[in-house]
Formats: sequence, C-alpha cells, structure tokens
Amino acid sequence: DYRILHEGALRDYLAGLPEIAALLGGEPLSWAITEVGDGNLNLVFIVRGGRGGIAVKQALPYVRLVGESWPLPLSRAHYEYLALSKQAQLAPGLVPALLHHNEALALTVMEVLEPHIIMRKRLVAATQYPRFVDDISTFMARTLFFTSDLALPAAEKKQGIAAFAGNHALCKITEDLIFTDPYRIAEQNRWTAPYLDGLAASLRDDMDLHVAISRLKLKFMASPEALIHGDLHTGSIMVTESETRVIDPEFAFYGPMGFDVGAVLANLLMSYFASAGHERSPAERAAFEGWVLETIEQVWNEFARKFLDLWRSEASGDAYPVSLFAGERGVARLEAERQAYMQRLFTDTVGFAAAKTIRRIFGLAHNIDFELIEDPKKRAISEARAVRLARAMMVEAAAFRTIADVTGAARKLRDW
Ligand code: SR1
Ligand code: MG
Repeated sequence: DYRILHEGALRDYLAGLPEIAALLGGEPLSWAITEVGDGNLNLVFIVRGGRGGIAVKQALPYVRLVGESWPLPLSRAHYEYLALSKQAQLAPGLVPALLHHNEALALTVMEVLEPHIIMRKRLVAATQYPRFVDDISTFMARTLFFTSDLALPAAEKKQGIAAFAGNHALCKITEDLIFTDPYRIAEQNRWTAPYLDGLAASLRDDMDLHVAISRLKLKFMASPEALIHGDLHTGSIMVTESETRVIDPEFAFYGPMGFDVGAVLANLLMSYFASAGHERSPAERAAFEGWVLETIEQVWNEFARKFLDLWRSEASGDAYPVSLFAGERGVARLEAERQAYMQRLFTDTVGFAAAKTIRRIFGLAHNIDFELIEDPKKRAISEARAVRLARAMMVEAAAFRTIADVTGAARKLRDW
C-alpha cells in the first residue's frame, strides 16, 4: 500500500485520523503543509491547523540525497519507530512524542518541535546551549545502559538484538560510508580540492590508519552492546535554551556504545575546528571555542558518571553476576572493573569519534559546520586540523587516557 504522500494525499490521509485531525483543528483544507526535510534520506512535513501542529516523516524508497538510483528499504521507518518508542520509555522528555505510525506507508507522526532548532545550525552561528550537557549525557547513559547486558537478562537482550537485526541496510550505509570509502577511491567521495588532494591521497596510503579503521568497522559490525541511536550527530539533535530532543534514530541497532558517544564528541570537535573559518570577532571566537571544549569534556565526564551510577544502583542484567562479587573484596574488585570498562569504552569512543570526523571531510555526506565556510582555503585549513587530530585519535586511541587529553590536543591544533 506504499505511496509517497505529497501535500494533497497527506492532507486526505491525516483527515482520516480522528485524533490527529482533532489535534490540528479546523477544516483539513485550511491546514498549511510544508515540506521541510533537509536530511539525506526522507520527506519531513510540518502540518499546521487552527489548533496545533504536527511533524510527519515519511521514508522514501531511495536515498534522497542521491536519488532513485540508490534504493533503500522502507523498513527503516519501522526501526526508527521502535527505537523512538524505546528511547521515550528510557529517556522521557528527550525525544519527540509519537502520535501515529503506519508501517506500510513508512510514515510516522510526531509532535512538532517548536521553537527547537537543529543544533548544528546554531553551532555554526556560535550559539551556546547550557542544557545540552545534562540532557545528552542523560540520554546516552540511560538508553545505552538499560539496553545492555548490565541491565537486561540475557534472553531479553537477545530479543532486542533480534528486533533490530533487519535494519542491516542502514548499517551497511555506515559500514561503507564511514568505515571504508574515505580510505579508498570511491565515486561518491569528495573533499575540498585542490587543498586537501594530498591529504586524501595520504589516507588512501596509510596502512596504520587502514588497520585502525578496520578494527573499528569490525567492532561496529560485531559488538551488540546496546541499542544505539546509530547517527547521533548534531543534525539529529534539536535544541532550545531550555530543552533538548534527540530525533531520527533510523540507523538504530544493537551496536557498540562508543559509536553514539563518539558521534556526539566528533560533531562538537568539528564545530570547534570549523569556528576559525566563520566570520566572528576574536572575542566571540574565543568564547565559543572555549565553551565547545568545555562541553566536550563535560559530555564525556557526565555520561561516564551517570552510566556508572546506573551500574552501581540498577544492575539487574546477567553480566557480572552479583554472587561472584560478594564481600568487601568482591565489591572493591567490581568497582575497579567498572572503571576498567569505562576506560575501554572511552578508547572505543575516541576511535569512533575519529571515524565520524574523517567521513565528513572525505566521504559522501558532509556537514554545514565546514560546508558553510565559503572560502575553500579557510575551509580546508579547518578540515585539515580536524583530520590531523582524528588520525591521531584513530591510530593511537589508547594513548588518549582522558577526555582532557582530547581537548588538550584540539587546543594545540587551534592555530596549526
Ligand atoms: C546516504 S546517507 C548519508 C548519511 O546520512 C545520514 O545522516 C547518515 O549519517 C548517513 O551516513
Ligand atoms: Mg538523519
């Protein structure tokens, strides 16, 4: 029954949903319908009636960014709906409210987020968000912890893995676009030529990097640690001064936790390096970049603190059986093991953050942090700084022991 619902057909469809029609209010013919999707994959409509508004997201049977030559399963809308439902349960108030889902039409109706704005757009304008650290660290700690073996009995965890196993076409996009193509000649790659031609060639020739990215790819493919968002960049986060909402989990599956945490840190790091290329006074630049680096530190530190608190207080999973850690000695040993676990997760996070950075500079899908720097030479300088840090983070991930090691290295590259 799938068909693409453009304005008229969408109006008729929504008019047939009594609860949605009542929420919008007024006559269906009076509803204002605008297509606002600026992502790479889907159609997104905002519909406004006399009483209220809604957001409607419909998956296209192909990649919007490229066109019909690249087909993509509609089932991703179902996985997005499943993930949003789970995230709403685990991190209430941090995802948009779900109002309706039609699996056959690959269509989901959600609350309209107003006056929320895509975070990436505001970062380009050097805007600081005071609530971001607390909200994103809560979102990640709760969604990752409560879908992991630390919180779930083994059977339930395995059912979770199975429920998302069919989302492999979206995983394959990540496997190709993030973990493979930037390191080889690929038709869809692009970069700021001619300035980054040499750097692009050096990535294709760098065997240490090829080993490091392949280890990360294997980790992405074969580590069902938790239900991850799968595309947690600053374009998947909407913000106001007082609220944060995580959107668009269509890449969700059971994968490595560090992929989500690394995505957030990578996108903040790119915002930091892009800052030098945008028009802003030295004082504004210093204030914004200082805030970004502090935010990066706090995101990791708060995430780790909250995750560990959950582990200490809410561990009901089958991993680390309590009976094996009885007595004072057991309690101390388990706490040491928790710290070791977080260190391994940090190393994964550093590596994945690097992979997420390099793909945005040499792969198919770029981001406006860099793209809106009009002067290609300035853009290339910012991008080259980000790549220099990313290479070190990928090849020597374990040498970055703390998040301050990452921000310290970023600071050193500010004027490189
Ligand atoms: C073909 S899809 C390109 C990218 O868009 C999405 O936002 C994901 O990041 C994906 O890798
Ligand atoms: Mg998206």
